[in-house]
Amino acid sequence: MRHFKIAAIPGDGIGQDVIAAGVRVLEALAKRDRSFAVSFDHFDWGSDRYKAVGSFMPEDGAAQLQNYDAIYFGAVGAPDIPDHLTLWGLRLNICQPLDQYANVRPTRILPGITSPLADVTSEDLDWVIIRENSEGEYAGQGGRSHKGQPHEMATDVSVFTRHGVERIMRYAFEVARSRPAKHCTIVTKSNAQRYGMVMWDEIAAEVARDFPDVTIEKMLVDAMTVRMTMQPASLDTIVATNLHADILSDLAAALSGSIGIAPTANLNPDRSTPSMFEPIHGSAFDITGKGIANPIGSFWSAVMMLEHLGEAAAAAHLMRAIETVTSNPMYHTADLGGTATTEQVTQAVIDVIDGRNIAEADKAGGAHAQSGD
Ligand code: GGG
Repeated sequence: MRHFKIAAIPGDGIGQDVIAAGVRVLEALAKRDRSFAVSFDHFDWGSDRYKAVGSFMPEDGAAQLQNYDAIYFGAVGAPDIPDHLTLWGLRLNICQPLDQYANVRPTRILPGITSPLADVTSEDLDWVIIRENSEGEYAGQGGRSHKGQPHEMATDVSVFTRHGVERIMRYAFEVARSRPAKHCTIVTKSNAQRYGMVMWDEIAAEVARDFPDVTIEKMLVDAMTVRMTMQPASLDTIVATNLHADILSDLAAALSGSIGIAPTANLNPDRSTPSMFEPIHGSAFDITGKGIANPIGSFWSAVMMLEHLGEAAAAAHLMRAIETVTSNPMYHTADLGGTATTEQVTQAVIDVIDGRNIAEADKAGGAHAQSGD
């Protein structure tokens, strides 16, 4: 039996709640399936550490993570720390040194969940967004000078390299090839950005020649927002730059029902470093400490982690349990219009994993009744 060592980094806000929930679910799954074993080391990296010692994670943090099979991450962001410090201090400080260059964001309307788009069903909206995760607008190039003076200036320079663009296109087309539609939309803005984005388009066309079985199309990012809302069924695999995909994937999550259910994988496809799995949502300090965060995004991220680790059967088992629970509106948290707590959703997923009938438990006024928590 394979034993996976996972680094758990809950980070800030509701990251604490949803990672604790995900750890319980993964432990329950390992106990039930007996096909793999899992153990967790917990890291207190995040904004509280920054306030205490001046850094979000230790200087050798990325090197420490090399000792793990995968990283299970919550969220980063605090109301009293500027967002650029939290993002660069923790999330990007892990993704970039570990070269997790492919950020994979599947979007589907799960059973029991309704899209805000009229008449759009789960058949119409089934996408995978591939976010370039190592360079582009997040390359970290730029600067600020003459602070406070009339001629103060600031730059953020997008960096596109042939190496970076080629590998993300290849990765995206492989994903597209593995899906029934074999269709990939390349998001661009090469009308306005006439260097980096033009090279992005050119390299996409070059790499596409190696994928004659995949239908490729190009779409400007502004037009893409319209396409996603008006013709969702016409899309399948989508590849976009770091910033464009960040924005489009929030839209995608909202169109599929809630950002609370959306998962993501920060992959190092070469497997030379551990990959990192996290819900798309941030720390959500408006609901921190209330026990009402939706843990489904972190559970679905755990599915992606198991798939990456080669545990396809366990991943499928967890996904079925998630879908059984989302099918029942009694287990919808506030973001989905319900009243369930994080604890109730978590316990329901564990019950389904263990083969218990949650509908029966509810009728009996058992573990899941609102009053029980
Ligand atoms: N779990 C995702 C998370 O914590 N995201 C924080 C954030 O600010 N993300 C922005 C970005 O990655 O561009």
